[in-house]
Parts: sequence; structure tokens; C-alpha cells
Amino acid sequence: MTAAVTSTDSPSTGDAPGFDFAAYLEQARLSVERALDGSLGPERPESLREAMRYSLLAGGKRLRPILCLAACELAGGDSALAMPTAVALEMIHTMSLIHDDLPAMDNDDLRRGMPTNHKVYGEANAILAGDALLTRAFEMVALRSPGVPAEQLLKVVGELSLASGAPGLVGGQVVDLECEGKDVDLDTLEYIHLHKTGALLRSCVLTGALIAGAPEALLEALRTYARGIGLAFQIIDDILDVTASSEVLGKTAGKDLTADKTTYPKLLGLEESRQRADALVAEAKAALEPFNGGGKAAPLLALADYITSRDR
Ligand code: GRG
Repeated sequence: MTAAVTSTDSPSTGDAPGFDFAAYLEQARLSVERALDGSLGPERPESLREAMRYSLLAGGKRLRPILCLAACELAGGDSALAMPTAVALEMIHTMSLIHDDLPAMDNDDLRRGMPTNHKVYGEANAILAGDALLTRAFEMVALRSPGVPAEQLLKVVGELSLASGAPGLVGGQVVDLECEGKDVDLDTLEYIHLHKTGALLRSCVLTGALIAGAPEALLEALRTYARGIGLAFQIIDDILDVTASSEVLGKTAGKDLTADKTTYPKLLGLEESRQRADALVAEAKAALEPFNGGGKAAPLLALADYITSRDR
């Protein structure tokens, strides 16, 4: 995948003149879709494979794998080598959506514009499809990443473990569930989102960069970038839950209010929430400026803007 697609008559971002973000995003999304489509093979029985494919290939923005590929390119790596890890990240994300939608969690019927996994395959199969996607993600890295040195893959496995487990997704989800129906302050809300949403986004950029053998200074800048976009992503998610329709979102709108969840709009109001998201994106982008020689960081800078401008 090439990093910069130039065109004179396509939209471009202000960060790198001539960089056509729309074309970049579409090209990256298509290559991720192809890799996801080819990623499931040996799963048996067929019913398990079908339930895994149903959610993995249900669309979605594919933001996490694209962040991984873009970070690999920024660090001077070949993004083709990062594709198995990019697929692994989407598998972990998809697992978390399947489990999040279960009756014992958010109890939702609609995801990515389709009935949720448990509505189609039953609760037990949905749990198992999620489990199989999570473990398959680690297989993608450990056994299906040709050309990447074992030492780098070990670091990637470490990052994915931290993002998926108690220090990341699971820890954030537990605190989120415990806080339902309670008064939650801004610090607790930030804790929930940095773990539930931010940890996986952090591992997207870190794993991409680790595969390229990035130096510590760039990894540190990417941690700051990920913190900013992770929180901004969740603030926008909270705003869209109030302002967008289920049809556009592809998931049930207005869920936060129904579940009596504390959200950024509830604590700060819509206007201040949006301002906070914009400020976080500005911080995220500033962290990458020292590494933007020749517009190399243009995709990650544009992805940060995309997070606050998205409508779904
Ligand atoms: C079992 C290891 C294990 C973990 C599961 C259920 C759970 C623990 C965590 C929930 C994590 C979760 C669903 C967080 C919400 C993140 C979020 C805002 C998702 C929406 O992401 P988008 O908008 O969705 O990128 P698409 O569909 O575009 O991919």
C-alpha cells in the first residue's frame, strides 16, 4: 500500500499539500477487506466459521487496521508485513463488539447495520465466535506473519495482550458496567474510555510501528497520539449516540440514555464535548509533528481529523 496518493482534483488535507485522504482511506480499506476475507480458513466446525465470518466481514470503518498500517509506514516499514497484525486488531475489535452486544452486557440487537451475532447464532455460539476470533488474532501474529522477526512479533503479542485483557478492554468494560446507573465523574469516565476504547487504538499504532522497528522516541509520540485520538473517538461516539440515527450509525442510537450511562455530553454538554474532542485531536497531531518530514505523517494526521469529523 502506498502512503501518499496524490491528485489535483480530489479533496486533500491541510497537513500535506496534495495528499488525498479520501483516496488513501478507500485504498487502505479495500486492502484490509481483502485480507480479512482471506483470513479465516481452517476453522471447524463450519457453524463456528460462519458465525466468525458474519461479524468479521460485516463492514465497519476498519479504522484500527488502517491505523496500524499507517503507523508502520510512518516508521519506515513495509505495511504489507503489518497486514496480519492489522487483521488481528480487527479480529479483537470484532470480538469485543460481539461480546459487548450480548444480553449480559449492552444487550443490543443491531450492529454494523445487521442483527447482532447472538440474535443470528444464539448466545452460546456468539460467545464462542468471539473467543475464537480473540485467539485467532494471536495466531495471526505468532504463526501467520511471514517476514517479521520473532523478536518484533513477541513485542506485538505483548501489546495485544495488554490491550485486550484487564489492563485494557476487559478492565474498562468491567468499570463501565459497574458504573451504570451511578453518578460518574470525569476522571472515572476518562478511565473507562482510555481502557475500553483507547487501549486497543494505542496498540494499533504501537504494533504497526514495532513491526517497522521504530525507535523509542516515535513510540512515545505514538502513545501520546493514541491517547488523544482514543479519548476524542469516544467523545464523538457519545455525541453521535445523541445526535445520529440508528440507520446511519448501524447500531441502536440513544443507548447511553436508556442504559443510564454517564457520557461526555451528559457531563459537559454537546458544545463543550466537541471542543474537548477538537483539543484532544490537536494534541494528538502535535505529538507527530516532529516526525512529519516530507509529509510522512499525513495519513495519521488526517485519520485524527477524521475521528472528529465522522458521522458514524
Ligand atoms: C473478552 C477479552 C475480552 C474483551 C471483551 C466486551 C468488552 C470486553 C469490551 C467492550 C469494548 C467496546 C465494545 C468498546 C467500544 C468501542 C467502540 C466505540 C466501538 C465502535 O467502534 P467503531 O465506531 O465501529 O470503530 P466499526 O463498526 O466502524 O468498526
